[in-house]
Parts: sequence; structure tokens; C-alpha cells
Amino acid sequence: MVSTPIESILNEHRSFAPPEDFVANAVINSQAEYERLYAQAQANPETFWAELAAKELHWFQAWDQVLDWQPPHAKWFVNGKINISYNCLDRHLTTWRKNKAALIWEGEPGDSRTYTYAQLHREVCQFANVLKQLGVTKGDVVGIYMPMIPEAAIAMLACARIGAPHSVVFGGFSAEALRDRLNDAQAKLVITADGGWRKDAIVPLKEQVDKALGSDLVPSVANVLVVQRTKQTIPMLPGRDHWWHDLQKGASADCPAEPMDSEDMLFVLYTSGSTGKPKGVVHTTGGYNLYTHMTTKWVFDLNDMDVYWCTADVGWITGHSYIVYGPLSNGATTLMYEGAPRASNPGCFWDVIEKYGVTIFYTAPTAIRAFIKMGEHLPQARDLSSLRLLGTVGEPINPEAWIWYHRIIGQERCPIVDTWWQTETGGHMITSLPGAIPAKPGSATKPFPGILADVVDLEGNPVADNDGGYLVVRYPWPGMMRTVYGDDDRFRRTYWEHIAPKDGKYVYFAGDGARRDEDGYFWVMGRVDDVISVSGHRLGTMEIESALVSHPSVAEAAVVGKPDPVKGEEIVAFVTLENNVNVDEDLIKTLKQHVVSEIGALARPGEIRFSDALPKTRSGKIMRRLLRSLAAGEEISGDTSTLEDRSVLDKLREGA
Ligand code: 6R9
Repeated sequence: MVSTPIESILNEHRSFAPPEDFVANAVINSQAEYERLYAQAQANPETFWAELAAKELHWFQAWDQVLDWQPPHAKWFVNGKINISYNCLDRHLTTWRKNKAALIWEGEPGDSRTYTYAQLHREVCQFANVLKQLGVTKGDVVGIYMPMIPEAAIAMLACARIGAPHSVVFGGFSAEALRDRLNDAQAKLVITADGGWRKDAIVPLKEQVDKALGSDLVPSVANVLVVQRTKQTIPMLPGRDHWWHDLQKGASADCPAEPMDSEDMLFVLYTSGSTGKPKGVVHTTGGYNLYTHMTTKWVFDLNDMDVYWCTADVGWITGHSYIVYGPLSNGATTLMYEGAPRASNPGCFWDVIEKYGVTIFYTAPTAIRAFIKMGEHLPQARDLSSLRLLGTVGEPINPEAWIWYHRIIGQERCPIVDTWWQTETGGHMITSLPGAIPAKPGSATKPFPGILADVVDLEGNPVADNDGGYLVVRYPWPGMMRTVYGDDDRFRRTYWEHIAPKDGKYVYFAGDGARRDEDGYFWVMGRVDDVISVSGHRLGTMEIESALVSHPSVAEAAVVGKPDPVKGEEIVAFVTLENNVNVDEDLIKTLKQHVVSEIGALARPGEIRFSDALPKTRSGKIMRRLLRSLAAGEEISGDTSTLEDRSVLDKLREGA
């Protein structure tokens, strides 16, 4: 990595104040209130978090130290005893929420289920006893490889209840990816299903588990629990495989939540390293519970009338923090959807919003760009008037996609929260609070109270307003990752030593490039590994891509650098077009010229390639690393286990 900062060339100056109707009922309802909270947290972070922890969560035993910070290791609420399953379930049972819908689930074939808090509690307790019967004890890691069905959330909460850390592996990952993760985590048991529905087809999960385990490829796994979902015939290995419904039927519903140490591991979740093996991100109990609770409460402005829907998968951190733990800890109604927009019903998301009266909708820019391509007639044919708040996560959102989301889905009535955060951070870090901070399309806006975010050069010095640099956090926060599972040295190197500590002060390096504007708004410019160096200018990917996406013919774009003897690198753009747009020389010229007129000659792509789809991770992030190899005509190396659809790469190769 080079230490020269990243240059910013984006020209985006629109601003959207929170709508008055929204502000009238918002929990945090003015910029002054946000600033007050921020200042309070900044002046004394420990007191700020301790007061919230005492007020918002149930503790079996109080902590005797709020923060023990031995860089880069933080311990929060030292010696406090807590259980997140208790905070998500039991404590609501003594209130009117006992019979409130906790989880609404809609399956892709159209089946549905609703669990009240009392029902969910019962299922979780029973399943926790099933785990115990199979010999799972406190500290044992449990692998979860499931479709998006209620049992996935039940399994997570049951593990948390007995103190068995879970390791959820996304249901779309291959058998090999599953095997590596189970082995790394030394999982004792795997919970899966016969299959799940996605895009009108069955994803054969149990078959993948069988392949992953082989005859003895994951020696630590003794038992496999299988939910019957898709009902095709599957082999069950006697002694190892058990049907969920058989064991759940007879299980006792009495299972008190285990008082966990605040710093006991809650889960490990693997995140892709761009090279090398995936990192097991470790989160612990008390701090994570508090941080996801508070961010859910303030960022989504939750109240008891809300039907809240996050479209992520539970195999992703967003599913952990903002489908399961954050919403349930707040006593909210969380909606879970099994499928994805598909040929047989491209408007299925809008059907779900209409059917359940969804009020808060949280999705990813990649999904929004796909909605745009599918056409606005789909949402317009449904009643979306229940919506009051929208959110995005996963990538920087291109301003034009933001405007579409605001206009077509939010009907200019709903604020949009653009939430920047990472698997490693546990919860939202830079995000607007919807009743308090005016939105600027493409900016994640401001740090959450207690988050001391900054933009610095490689020496750790703050850069001037509007100069690009590296996004860092200067002080620990309760939701931060504690280590890389089994590789603390990698934790230190990756996150805490890229920017050398100064006077013993460590800063957390997020791996993203960003700039802060004159109003204190943060603009994330993409991963620093993806920066393109043209004639000595270092350009982030987001701004060039957003310029391309702002052309009416372009649905999606990814830019990468290709080695160039004169300029260092030349910009190569991979572009997906809107339907019914034809490729010809004129279009190529027009698009290059469009980038020049939007952001300047420096960013003019040398080459534009068209494709039906771009290579993405399962969570929807464009894998520019692979495009970079393609553009340079090199073989693709490094980890590709997180790629969603391998055929996309083959097609791109053929088109070359
Ligand atoms: C939650 C999640 C983390 C990386 C992160 C950044 C990108 C996520 C973003 C965003 C700009 C946002 N990212 N949200 N970039 N604006 N609102 O996505 O976690 O899968 O670990 O990815 O995603 O590059 O560093 P994870």
C-alpha cells in the first residue's frame, strides 16, 4: 500500500432533510440532540456505554470495570454476567410483548409462519435442550448451514442460550468452503436442512454437508441436525444424522439461560480475506448485545408499531446483528424472507411489503440496482404506503441509485439510512440517525455516538477536509471484534498495525478509503486494495462507478486498474446495461465522455467491457480483485469460495 492519499473527484451536493412527519415521532429528533449525544460519548465513552448498558439490558450480575483496553485487545463490562438469548426473549415475556409477533417468516413458495415472543422462547428452549442432549456444552462451537427459515434464528438463539458459540456459514457456500470453516472453528455439531428454496429451485444443503464431512474430513463433528424443509429424499447417516422435528418433539421447554461472562465468545463468523484463508471474526456477548441493541434502536428508530424487514441472509453479519439479535433485543417484530427476486415473481419483495405492512426496509445497493433494472412498474403495482424508513448496507450506494430508492420505493416520504460498518465492527459505525441527520446521497453521513471515526494518511495524521485517506476508528467500542479465531497475530497485523501506533495509541484500520467533507460527512470511496493509480493520481472505485451508473443506459458498473506502461494504470470499466440497450461504438464513446463530463478527464475509462452480470460475493459485493486479473489477462488466483456464481467469470473470460 502506498501512503499518498486518495483523490476525490465526485461532485455530489444534494441534501435531504428528514421529513417533518418523521421527525415528529422520531426517538432522536434533531441534529442538536445527535450532537449532544456524540459530545457526551466522546467526552466520556465509558460512562456513556455503561449508562446505556444498565438501562437497556438485563444483567445477571453487574460488571466491575466498563472497559479494559490493552491495545489491540478490549474487554467490555468485565466480570458482568449476561445472556443475549435472555435479552432477546425472556425479558419480553413479563411484558405485554409476550404475545407480540417476534418473527414473521415468509417462505419462497408462499408458505408463512409467525412466532410470538412466547412461542419463539418455547422453541428456543426446547432446541437448546436438544443440543444439550447431543452433548453440546458451554464453549463448544456449533456450525449452522441453513436456509432462511425460522429454525436458523432459533438455532442461533439456542446456542447463545447455553453458551455454545455458533458459526453460521452462508447456505450458498460450497461444500469445500463449509468444510474449511467447520474445521477452522472445530465445530462439534452441524445444524442444517434438507434444502432451502431460492429462485424457484432447491438448494441441496444436506447434500453439501455430506460432501463437506465426507467419511472423516471434519473429525470434530459428531452430530448433524436436519430440519425438514424441502422434503426431497435425502440419506441420513445412522448415529450421526438426526431430524430436528424428531428430537424437538419430546424436548422439555424448560431451559434457563446460562449466565455468560460478558467476554465469553458469542459467535465466530468468517469473512473473506481477499487472499489467503477466510478470517474467523470473533464477537463476544455483552458488548455485542449492547452495541447491536443501541444501533438498532436509534438507526432504525424502532417502535412497537413497526414491522421491520432486513433482506440480508443470516449467514452474513447483517443477518446476525439486524435480523436476529438487534431487533429481538429491542422487542421488535422482525421479518425474515426465504427467497430472492426471481423470474416467476420479480416483484416478490414488494408483495411482502404490501402483505405484512412493512414499515422499515433494509437492503443492499446491489439489490437496489437490480430493482432499477427490473423496472419501476413492479413496485408501482403494489401498495408500499406502509413504509416509513429505508436503509442500505454493504457497499457505497451510487447517488443515482439512492435517488431512485428515495423516489420510487420511499415515495419521497421516507428517510434513507446509509449504514457503513463491517463484520468486524459488529454493528453500524457511520450512519445517519433518520430523524436527526440530513442525508446526502452516497454518503453514510456521520459516526454513531461513541464512534471516534477519522480519515488519516498512512502515518496516522488526519487529512484535510475533502481529501481522501484511510478510514480509521480511534477508540474501542462495545461491538468491536475481539480477535481472529485461532490467529491473534493476524488480528493485530490486519487491523491495528497497518497504521503504526503513535505514542501507544492504536487506531483501528477498516481497509476502506474515505473522505470527510466540510460538514463532517463521511464518503466511503471503496476498499483501499481496489484503488486505481492513474498518472500518479489515486482514484477510489466508487466515484467512477457512480459516474457510469448515472448514465441512463447503465445498470451497474465496476472499475479496475490495468497495468499501463505510461500511466501506471489505465481504468477498465465492466458495465451491465439496462434492458434493451444495444452495444455499439457510439455507446462506448458516449459512456467515456459521460464520465469525463461528470467527474473529469482523469477518470476517463481506457476500456469499457460489457457483461450480463458482474462477479459478486454472496452478500452482493462486487469482487473487483477478479476483474483486475481478467483485465490484465492473468489467471485468477486467491480465494474464490465466496463468489456467488462461477459462470459469470467464465462468461466474462469468453467475452475478453
Ligand atoms: C455490513 C457489511 C464490510 C465492507 C466495508 C465497506 C463495505 C458496507 C457500506 C460499505 C460504503 C456502506 N460497506 N457498508 N461501503 N457504504 N454503507 O457489509 O459487512 O460484509 O464485512 O463488509 O463493506 O467496504 O469495509 P462486511
